[in-house]
Amino acid sequence: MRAAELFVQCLENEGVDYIFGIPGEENIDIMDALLGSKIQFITTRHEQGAAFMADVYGRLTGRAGVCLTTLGPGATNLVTGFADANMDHAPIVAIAGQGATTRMHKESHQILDLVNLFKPISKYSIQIREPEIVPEIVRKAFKNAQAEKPGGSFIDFPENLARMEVPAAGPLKVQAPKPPIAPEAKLQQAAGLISKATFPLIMAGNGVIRAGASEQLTRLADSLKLPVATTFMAKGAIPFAHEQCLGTVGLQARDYIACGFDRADVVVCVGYDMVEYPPNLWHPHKEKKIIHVDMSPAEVDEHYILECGVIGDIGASLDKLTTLAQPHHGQYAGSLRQMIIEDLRSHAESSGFPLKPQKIIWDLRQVLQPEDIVICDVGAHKMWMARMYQAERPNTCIISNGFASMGIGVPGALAAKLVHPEVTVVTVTGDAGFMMNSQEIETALRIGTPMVILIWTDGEYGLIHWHQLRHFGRKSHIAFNNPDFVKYAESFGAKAYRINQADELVPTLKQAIADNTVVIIDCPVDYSENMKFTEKMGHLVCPI
Ligand SMILES: Cc1ncc(C[n+]2csc(CCOP(=O)(O)OP(=O)(O)O)c2C)c(N)n1
Ligand SMILES: [Mg+2]
Repeated sequence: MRAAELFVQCLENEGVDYIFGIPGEENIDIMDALLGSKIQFITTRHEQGAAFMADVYGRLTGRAGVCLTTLGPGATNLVTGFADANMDHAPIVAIAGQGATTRMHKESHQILDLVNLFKPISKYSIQIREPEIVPEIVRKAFKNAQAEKPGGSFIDFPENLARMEVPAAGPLKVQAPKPPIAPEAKLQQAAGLISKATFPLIMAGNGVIRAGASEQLTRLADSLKLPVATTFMAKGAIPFAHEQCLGTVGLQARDYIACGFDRADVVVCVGYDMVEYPPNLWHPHKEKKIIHVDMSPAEVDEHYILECGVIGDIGASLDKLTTLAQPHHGQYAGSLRQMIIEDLRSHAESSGFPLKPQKIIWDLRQVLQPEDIVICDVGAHKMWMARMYQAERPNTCIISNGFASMGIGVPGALAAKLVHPEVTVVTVTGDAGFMMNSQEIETALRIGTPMVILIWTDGEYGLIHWHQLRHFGRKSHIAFNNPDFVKYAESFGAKAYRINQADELVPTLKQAIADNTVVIIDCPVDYSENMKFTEKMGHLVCPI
């Protein structure tokens, strides 16, 4: 057997069902070995698209998404999507072909030190140097990528090694560590702090969703009457409809939910990744008692000094706290929740054109079912979606908020549809982020993954415009021209619609879903709302 064949066997053994990527000269042995495999290879149109597909696949399944490229430029094209997965704690395994070990020591066509290139953006980066270590390397790459906190593994596979014969050997047994249970004394201490708090608040992060602990979180909030705010990446960790849900936190600007943080004396951070919402933003005066409930010890930050760390299986810790802590009366957050709900509704009937961000989100929510999935790209639209889109279930509103790279929307939607073919998948994207990976429309049409691509069109890098206005009161180099999105979509064989007035959006979304193919909706957006929001929040009077 050739090492490439053993490698593919090892991937099968890890349960890999898809590999996203582009064939190249130096990975032809793997490509050939895949012909006899049950793994489906999804040929993409850019390696960045492949990496984002693996990223969202990993995020939705908890199993590493896999992408494959050639050496040099193929591998460097992977970097952004791979780094996005790594920083968002989505498990991903990237494999690059490499030049032969006989030419690696000298200047040679397309050769680059890929292991070192991927080191700072991965948990594990390695070159295969002997064919018989393939099983150990593959096992270690998946184990590292999938273990909490998940992230990236990179494997560099020199072409001459891929071609070598290996003695009969098989893949290694797949094992995953079982998280330990948090110590009783820590649980008791945390429960005491929660019981004695005057204004306790839970901040749930993506770790809750990764641990599959959404039900336990909701039960805890329900039984103890504790209000819960979720980070962008934890949307749906508690249903928005739940009376203790205070929506989403993470804007740099103030928002209603900031009132909850201002008042809180005890903040229980569950599965919280600091990268999403740095502690200095919600804890500037360092006066609060912080309880850290997670699978791993807290990151060091001067604004995140713990009163109590509860390290262990998150679901089990939450269940324990539910039984150990005293319930609260649960009223103080009611007025805040009311204010947040009124804000969501405030533009439901808006007839303005271009459409207000709030109106687009309201209409989208009316059309989608609770289990349908929205993937956000990155920009002003993401900020609006994060604060206003109501998610009722975990992993139904996917936002990248660690590395936060533009361009995830279209490839991410393709991966989401592969994982959940039974639900509608919509990508909400800016006109700039859309163009960064719009080539993957062809991939989606070819492999048959329907999606609705809702483009918020403003002809600008809208989020940057917003920042510039906040800081300097004027804009600098943020405008561009768009192609005709309808003709562009049609040239791929996709369907497309343009919104010309506010009341067209709901029927168009319904039609686009019914079309059951790749559909683009070009929806002009009124971003004058951005600064109106900033000004309104500058004068925010807290209801609690
Ligand atoms: C790959 C990448 N490049 C640049 C940025 C910085 N950035 C963040 S949002 C943004 C503008 C996004 O514009 P668009 O996609 O049109 O969305 P809008 O803000 O207009 O809603 C930029 C340039 C980024 N996050 N990722
Ligand atoms: Mg834009």
